Amino acid sequence: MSAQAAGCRGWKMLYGVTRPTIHIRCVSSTEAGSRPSEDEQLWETASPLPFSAARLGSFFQDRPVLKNPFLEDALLRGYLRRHLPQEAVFSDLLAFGNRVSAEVDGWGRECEVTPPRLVHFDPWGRRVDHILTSPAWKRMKELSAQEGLVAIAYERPMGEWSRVYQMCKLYIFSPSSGLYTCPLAMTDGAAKVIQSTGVSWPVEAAYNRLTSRQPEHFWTSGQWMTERQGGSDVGGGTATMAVPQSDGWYKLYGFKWFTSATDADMTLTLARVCDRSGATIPGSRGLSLFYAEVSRDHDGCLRGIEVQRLKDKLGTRQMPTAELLLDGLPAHRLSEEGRGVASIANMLTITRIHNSIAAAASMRRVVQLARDYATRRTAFGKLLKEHPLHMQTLARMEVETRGAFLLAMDVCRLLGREESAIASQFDTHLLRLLTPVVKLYTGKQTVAVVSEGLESFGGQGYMEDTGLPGLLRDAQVLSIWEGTTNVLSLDVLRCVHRSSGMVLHAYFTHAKSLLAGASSVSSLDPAVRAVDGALSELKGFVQEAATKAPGYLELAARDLAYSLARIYAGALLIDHASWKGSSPADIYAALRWCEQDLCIVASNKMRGCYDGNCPGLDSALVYEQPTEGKN
Ligand code: UCC
Repeated sequence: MSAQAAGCRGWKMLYGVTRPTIHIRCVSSTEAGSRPSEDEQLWETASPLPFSAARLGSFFQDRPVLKNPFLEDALLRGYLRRHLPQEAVFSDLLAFGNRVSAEVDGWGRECEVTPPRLVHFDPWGRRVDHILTSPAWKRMKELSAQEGLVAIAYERPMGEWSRVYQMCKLYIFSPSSGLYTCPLAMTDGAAKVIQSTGVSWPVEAAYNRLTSRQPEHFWTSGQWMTERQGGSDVGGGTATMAVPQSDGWYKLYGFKWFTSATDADMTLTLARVCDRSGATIPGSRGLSLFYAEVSRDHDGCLRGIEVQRLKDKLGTRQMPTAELLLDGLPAHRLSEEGRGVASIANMLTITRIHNSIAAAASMRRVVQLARDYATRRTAFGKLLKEHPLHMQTLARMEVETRGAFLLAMDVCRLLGREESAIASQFDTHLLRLLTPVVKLYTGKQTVAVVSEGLESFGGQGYMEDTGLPGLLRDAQVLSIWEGTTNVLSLDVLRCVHRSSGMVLHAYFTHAKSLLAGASSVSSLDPAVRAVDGALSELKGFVQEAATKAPGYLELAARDLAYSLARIYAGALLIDHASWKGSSPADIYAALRWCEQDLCIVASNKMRGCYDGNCPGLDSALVYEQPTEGKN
């Protein structure tokens, strides 16, 4: 009797069934490439033979499937049904959603696995600095033009709701875009700056290209702000000099440390105009805004630019980010001298809103994939979706995602009103305050939600070739670029101060008005009470803080910004849930959101977190030295 047959009989005796023995013994008894023995042939014809022919086993987990992200998103569709119930918008988003899931998502993956390369020299030694990008990255550019991903905002087919329409498209596109939303954000920002400074020669042609729907005509723009000294303190960190030329143009000399989507056709950048002696004005007051084209001379060399190297980044690897030496880059001054920061602020507003959309979209994408996966994955005898604890986790992610979506969309709504010249001063104040608040809050939350989302796939969420880790790596940048959480928290203080508190007045008034519709929906009462109470706490905090030294508010800035975001999102969720077309899930989401500490700044004030001794204690904690003599 062969060893296999003996093993099989033992198996039968143990379990009383006629299943064959495991194949590993068959494998070890047969050398690779040799003919199977008669016994083995017998086993192989018996079915099933786990781990036999393929030696991989017969179980394969179904992957999560990306379905049409528009059709799958109940809140997005509900929001549009309420505010923009246009057939043209629905059919466009439906078709675009199909395109994203069927085609574009694959391109995004291709961008990830085929990152850009820098070729410094041509075969004959000439310095060319070519940034080579994948075919998929180029297709993203064509698609962006065809779909009007920038153009919609400037054509304004939906009047004041055009920004919402545009951003809904970007929201569907973003997680599949291979980070092409980054150049689009800057392109949109550049078009906005040109529009605000005047669409005339020599930037009129550029404006037409940035807002074009024709792929062969469409341009993208860069936004080169960050130098070696840093990207937050722009006034202190910008050393690039602009040397006036006799024809009215300038030549720029400097070093830009982070330039994203560096394959752009043009850029906006900051520099200091120098006088005949080479002197410049320090600080923000010395900065002016410039327009420059990225072009090549007849030898194929970049005009006035050397690409030093591409950055080796945690995420956003699909997109080239480079260090650039500006060595006589021809540039046109767009702003008045010394008005660079104020002029580029329009671009920052736009890119920060794009950032918020990208953050909400990443959350939405990971929730969509996780909930699909929960219908395919079995553990402990049932599907993941049948495990209440798993569903609770996904529901919490869903609540965060809904809050982020409504926050981001509300900023788009306000931007649309401003651009359609129907914004009240009240709307303008609200837009100024909410732009940094929403950017910083969604940028932070997306990292937490996407990380939680990866965990819901178990070990597979940690595997690069599933495409899932890239979501987390790409989410991490959203709290960093376009102003870190702390820099934006300080921006909130700055706009409160500069408006003499008017931005807060607009905030309190509008948040309160959002609660009005809920009076007829009694199930929302706990949420309304929570938001109402948090608004009172916040008001009390602000009034008290105004009587303290400036350092007090600075220490509270981050918590203040978080409170503004959480309370406002709570009010938006309540408002949406009070709408007659809302669903029970909308009500549940509002209730759950409002259970958290909405006014964290008041809670931390009670704990003494901003007291005068705290900065010293914080420092002592961070820099505590090991005590000598103790083990
Ligand atoms: O470039 C980067 C990466 C590119 C990739 C982007 C892709 C995004 C894609 C997203 C989707 C996927 S990263 C670079 C990031 N750097 C920043 O974001 C800068 C962060 N730092 C700040 O925001 C600071 O607050 C500064 C630089 C604005 C502070 O500078 P100053 O000089 O101290 O500013 P001031 O004095 O407060 O303001 C100067 C003027 C004032 O106008 P006037 O003089 O008329 O009163 C301000 O009101 O600028 C105006 N201003 C603003 N206006 C300042 N900030 C703003 C604002 N946020 N909104 C409107």
